[in-house]
Amino acid sequence: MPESIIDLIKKNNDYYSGAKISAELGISRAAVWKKINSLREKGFIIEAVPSKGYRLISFPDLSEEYIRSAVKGGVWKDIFVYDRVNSTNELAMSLAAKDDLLTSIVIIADSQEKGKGRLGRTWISPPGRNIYMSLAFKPVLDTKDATMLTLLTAVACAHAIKKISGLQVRIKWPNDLILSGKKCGGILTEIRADIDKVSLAVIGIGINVNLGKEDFKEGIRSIATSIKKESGKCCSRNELVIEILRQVEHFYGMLMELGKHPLLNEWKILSSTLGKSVKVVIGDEILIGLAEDIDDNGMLILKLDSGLRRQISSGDVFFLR
Ligand code: BTX
Repeated sequence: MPESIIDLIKKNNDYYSGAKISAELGISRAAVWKKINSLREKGFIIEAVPSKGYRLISFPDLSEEYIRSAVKGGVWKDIFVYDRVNSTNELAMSLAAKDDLLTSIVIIADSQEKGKGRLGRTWISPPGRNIYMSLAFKPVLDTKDATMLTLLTAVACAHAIKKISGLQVRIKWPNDLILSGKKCGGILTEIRADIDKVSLAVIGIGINVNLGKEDFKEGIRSIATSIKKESGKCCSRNELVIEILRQVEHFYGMLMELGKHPLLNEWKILSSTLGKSVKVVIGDEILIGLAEDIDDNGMLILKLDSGLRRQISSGDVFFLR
């Protein structure tokens, strides 16, 4: 059952008559006209030809209506796209807490004033080019397994980027999405939890999509990249968001049904970290060794030069050679 005008006209390259839209959606012709105008105000270009009907010519690169229409029927119920927010994670956390969240909320923004990285760092979030998105939901998860949310999201993003752009992302433990050795995205998972169970998760995803060479700020120019920079082509933010939402749903389902191991295996296949000599910085502590494996809770197992092994729950990894 179509739920919106977008569902109808986006499928059809030809004209869709006002009468047909009105009959299929069960609304008056006047209501159809009003909805068409409201879509036009949001940047949709819709041609109207008397006696033929409406035809979708183009639509915004990041559109709430378009994304909603593509993922309806799945787990993502409330999807909101904003022009500018402080941080999608903060907004998602406050909305989810306030509304006593029943299903899920997806907050997407075109830009962020105070995009957050881990440990109080900043995520540079210019407008018009990238994806800044937070998924808030109540996972069925033990608190000790919360890291799985970051790992599953990294796997989901890697699959989505591959499908939409053809590029093969690697994952640097714990949360970096890497193309050609540089960071094209990051994941920030924040949870509310008691000693046993996670009660709320907000997974923040930042991806550099259509940043050109000249768009990278001085501070991150040498360490950051984008899908466009690597593929030479612009990529639809709508399609990438839609694919990420589908992939997160798929891998979360996999975690729930089959447990952690299939997901950990997927992560290991995509890892750029395992088997490498690395320096790990954990606050003031610096450890050097071989990134041997990740354990069942997603912790990095580092084999130190002394032969001892350390399990690491969070830190920054740098490759040594
Ligand atoms: P992180 O702490 O691993 O990475 C932050 C570091 O990455 C920064 O200190 C800087 O060196 C570098 N960096 C900053 N901006 C960019 C960028 N655009 N591209 C590449 N490198 C960059 C990673 O934290 C987690 C980032 C999550 C961002 C999302 S966006 C949606 C959601 N809302 C929010 O406030 N944060 C998350």
